[in-house]
Amino acid sequence: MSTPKLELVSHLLCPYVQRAVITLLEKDIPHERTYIDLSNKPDWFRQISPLGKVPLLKVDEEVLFESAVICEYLNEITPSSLHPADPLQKAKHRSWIEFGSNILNSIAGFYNAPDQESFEQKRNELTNKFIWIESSLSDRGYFAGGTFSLVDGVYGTIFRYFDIFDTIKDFGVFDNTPKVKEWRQLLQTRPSIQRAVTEDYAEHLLIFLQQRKSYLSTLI
Ligand SMILES: N[C@@H](CCC(=O)N[C@@H](CS)C(=O)NCC(=O)O)C(=O)O
Repeated sequence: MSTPKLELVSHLLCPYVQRAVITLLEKDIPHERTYIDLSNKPDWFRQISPLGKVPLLKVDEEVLFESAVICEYLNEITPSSLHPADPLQKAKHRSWIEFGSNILNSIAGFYNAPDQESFEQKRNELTNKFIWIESSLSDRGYFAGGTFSLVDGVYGTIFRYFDIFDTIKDFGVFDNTPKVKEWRQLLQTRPSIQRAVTEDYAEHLLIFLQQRKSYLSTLI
C-alpha cells in the first residue's frame, strides 16, 4: 500500500498528539504537522473535528480523530507492528493504553487541584495507579520486554509530565515502583519519545502550569 498524504493537526502540549507523533516517527512515516491554539480554534479546525479535539489526522481528503484510532491506522499501513501478534497480549496492551488515558485525567486533577488536601488526594491516586502498572510490567526493558510497542509510547508521554514536576519538587510518586522507575528512564532515551515535542516544550508546560492558579502553581 502506498502511503497517502498525511497531516497531523496538533497542539504543543497535547499528550494524545504525542502518541500519534511517536507512531509516525517509529514507523518513519513522512507527514506534515500543523499546530493550532486550542484556546482560539480556527474555523477550518472546527469544521473538520467532530469532538473539537486534537489530534486529527488528515489522510488525503479524509479525516481521522481519536489518538488510539490514528495510531492503530498508522501501525497498520506500514510494515511490522508496534503491537504484539498474540490477540490476548494485544488486547492487554490496549487495556493499558486506556489506563494511560485515565492516568492523564489524574495528572490533570493533580495540576488543577485547588488546595493541598485535594492535591494530596490526586498524588495518592497517581501513586496507586503506578502500583497497578508495576505488577503488569515485564521484569526488564520495555512494557513487554525487548520490543518497543505503542503502549510504551503512551507512557513515555505520561512520564514527560513528571520530568517537569520533578523540577518543582520530588512528589515521591514512584517511590514504591522500582520497575516503573527503570522503565521511565529507558523511555527517556527513546528518540521517537524525545522528538515527539518541540524544543521549547518544557517552557510552555511550566507557563501552562503556572496559569492553572492551582496548589501546584503556588509551588513553582
Ligand atoms: N480521547 C482523545 C482525547 C484528545 C484530547 O483530549 N485532546 C485535548 C488536548 S490534549 C483537546 O483537544 N481538548 C480540546 C480543548 O481543549 O478544547 C484522544 O485520544 O485523541
